[in-house]
Amino acid sequence: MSAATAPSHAEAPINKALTKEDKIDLYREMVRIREFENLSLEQYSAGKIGGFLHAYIGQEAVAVGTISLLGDNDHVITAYRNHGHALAVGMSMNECMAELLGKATGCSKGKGGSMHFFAPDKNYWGGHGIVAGQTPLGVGLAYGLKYRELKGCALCYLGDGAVNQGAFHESLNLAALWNLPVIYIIENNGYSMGTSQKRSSAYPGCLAERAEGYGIDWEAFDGTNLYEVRARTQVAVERAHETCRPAVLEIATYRYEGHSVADANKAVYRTKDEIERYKREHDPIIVWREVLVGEGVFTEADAKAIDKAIKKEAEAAVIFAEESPFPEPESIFEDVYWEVDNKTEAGATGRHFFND
Ligand SMILES: Cc1ncc(C[n+]2csc(CCOP(=O)(O)OP(=O)(O)O)c2C)c(N)n1
Ligand SMILES: [Mg+2]
Repeated sequence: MSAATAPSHAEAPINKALTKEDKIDLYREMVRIREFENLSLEQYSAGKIGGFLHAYIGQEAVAVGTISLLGDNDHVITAYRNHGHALAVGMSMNECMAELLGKATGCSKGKGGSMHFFAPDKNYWGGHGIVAGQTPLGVGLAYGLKYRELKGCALCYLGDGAVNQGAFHESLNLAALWNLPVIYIIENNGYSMGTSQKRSSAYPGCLAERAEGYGIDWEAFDGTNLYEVRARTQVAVERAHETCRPAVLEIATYRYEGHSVADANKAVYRTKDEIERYKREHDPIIVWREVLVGEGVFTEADAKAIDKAIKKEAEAAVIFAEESPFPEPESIFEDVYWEVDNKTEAGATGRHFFND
């Protein structure tokens, strides 16, 4: 049975509530990520991008499905494989592509690069290069929500390799101890750099099960079909909103590209057959397109027209980025400390915490 026809979560209230236009928008969002990433890789090969670049291709249903559930008081934070989440929260291709090319019009003014997309106005807190470094920050976002008595949650994404970092376990401890509305989403793509999950992690049945040691609710499920991702994530989001309870969700997914653009061993640690099988049986975009065609939401021809329009949007973003200026050299001193930029007394004296 293919993921498109498997007993579906289409009947879940959160999915029943989707209009035809909503469903097409979800398709559009996934294709936007795929196309943006394809062009990013091209720009990298052309030597226009410095540093690293970690493509999200293959994992689109996770970011799009989970973020589609969020409201005004919900927040998002993730690791370095962050382009998909950025587009899913509503950032433009222009500001993202410009950031990749190090331009002043980029979302981080060209000073963050691929791993550091940020949009505080969209409750999007990056983009972090230190493996699991975002997990204590996820606790902080959730703490802030509870402290201000806001009904919201923080979705904090991490990889299957990041679960072994101490910071993640310290975060789980505090999330459970203080009952904070943080939802950890382990995007399990099977590998951390060139190391498979089986070679790097000790676990009984799955990685999320470790949450049990902290008394935290957990779930493990497949990340191919948007209906499933939305229905099963919604349970945790609603619970966090109502009771602040944290959760750990492990979502099975797959990355088609190497760990990053600099993955010299990408053909060595996994077989071509494995990659081809995922593309054939688990591609989230193909599966969603089949679902929508099956439901009569749109036709194959409609889907192709959407694909074409998105290709144009991505190409225009490359032109925008190329034509944008690089940041002025002096701007390297800006955006380091908020206090300095805003000329506060603490910024002038350099004494932020200790006055004596
Ligand atoms: C603390 C720390 N250790 C090591 C690295 C190098 N590193 C970067 S990504 C990565 C693998 C992480 O894999 P995973 O958590 O599964 O995420 P994925 O890349 O699959 O999305 C490693 C070891 C790092 N950035 N930070
Ligand atoms: Mg991984």
